Amino acid sequence: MAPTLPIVIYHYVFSPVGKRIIWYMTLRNIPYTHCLQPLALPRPDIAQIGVSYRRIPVLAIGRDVYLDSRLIMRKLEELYPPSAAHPSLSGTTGDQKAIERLLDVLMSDSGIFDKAIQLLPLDFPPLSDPEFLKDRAELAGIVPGKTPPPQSAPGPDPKLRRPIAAAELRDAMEILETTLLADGRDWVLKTDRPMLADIEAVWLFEWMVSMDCFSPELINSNQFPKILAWIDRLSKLVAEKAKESPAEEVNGDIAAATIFNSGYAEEEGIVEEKEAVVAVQGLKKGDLVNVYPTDNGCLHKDTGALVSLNSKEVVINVEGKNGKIRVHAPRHKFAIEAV
Ligand SMILES: N[C@@H](CCC(=O)N[C@@H](CS)C(=O)NCC(=O)O)C(=O)O
Repeated sequence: MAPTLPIVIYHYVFSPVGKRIIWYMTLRNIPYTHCLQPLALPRPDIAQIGVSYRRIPVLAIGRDVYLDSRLIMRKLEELYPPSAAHPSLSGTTGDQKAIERLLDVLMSDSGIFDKAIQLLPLDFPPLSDPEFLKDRAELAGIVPGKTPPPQSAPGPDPKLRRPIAAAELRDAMEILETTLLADGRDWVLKTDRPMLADIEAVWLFEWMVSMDCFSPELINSNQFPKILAWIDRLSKLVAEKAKESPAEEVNGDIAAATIFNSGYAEEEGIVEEKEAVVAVQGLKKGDLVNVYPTDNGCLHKDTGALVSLNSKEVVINVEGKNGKIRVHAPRHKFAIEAV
């Protein structure tokens, strides 16, 4: 049975990773409210629920707060099992599930999101805003006067960054155009409707198209006709579906009240002693730990009492101004350190 607890997603409209989750919830009829955030820090709405993590999206189901879209997706899959109200989007065969997972790895872990960001046009307005640039330097872990200046790594001339990034993106798009979509199918798994595999594959490319500022040389219908037609099909379908039950937008105070007036979505788990990160630090339930991402946004550590830890996630109890929440982070690309 799906929980009846309210879902709040913190995101901003230009966040492709946020859209990954929004599209999934839309296609599965999972009701949510959204609390829109600014493009850069500060984000007092998120701070007021007691979360220090700085990336977007963050999703709360009742008082359980989930960081990182991959964990969010996995939790929505677990907590909202297929039903008539929430039709499944997951592949059913082993091969389909493998494709879903591999597309997630390709889009999230291959670094092509960063490459796409490097390819934003130089006249893209935020790139000439010193405050925005300072914020994104902080995301990369650079704070003047606080962190040591980054070592200049040996590498290609900076003017080659864009052509190198473009080649990486082209490679990823070629995978879709020349393999999964090559036979003219409508959806990645050759199903009669879009599935999770489509969502896992589409979010970054859809963002590039919808931003309408990337060079047409990067993504155009001569080079990638099947990808562009598929993005168009999927975005129209999601837009139609979203109109059926539009999500309500709430402000930070209402979002916080919604969370703190709810119960927990999940039972407390255990701290698995055999996990190396537990054994090495001698961690026990209740110990105070810091949890933070290791790839970027690393300066934002969430501190709380350890609730559970297994091979997939760590959960801590965090005391917000208005009460307690449980913060869940994935193990992938996150550190857990005793305080
Ligand atoms: N691995 C993270 C990546 C999230 C991510 O990079 N989100 C971008 C927005 S799309 C972000 O947070 N950028 C910095 C910021 O907005 O503070 C996830 O899957 O959730």
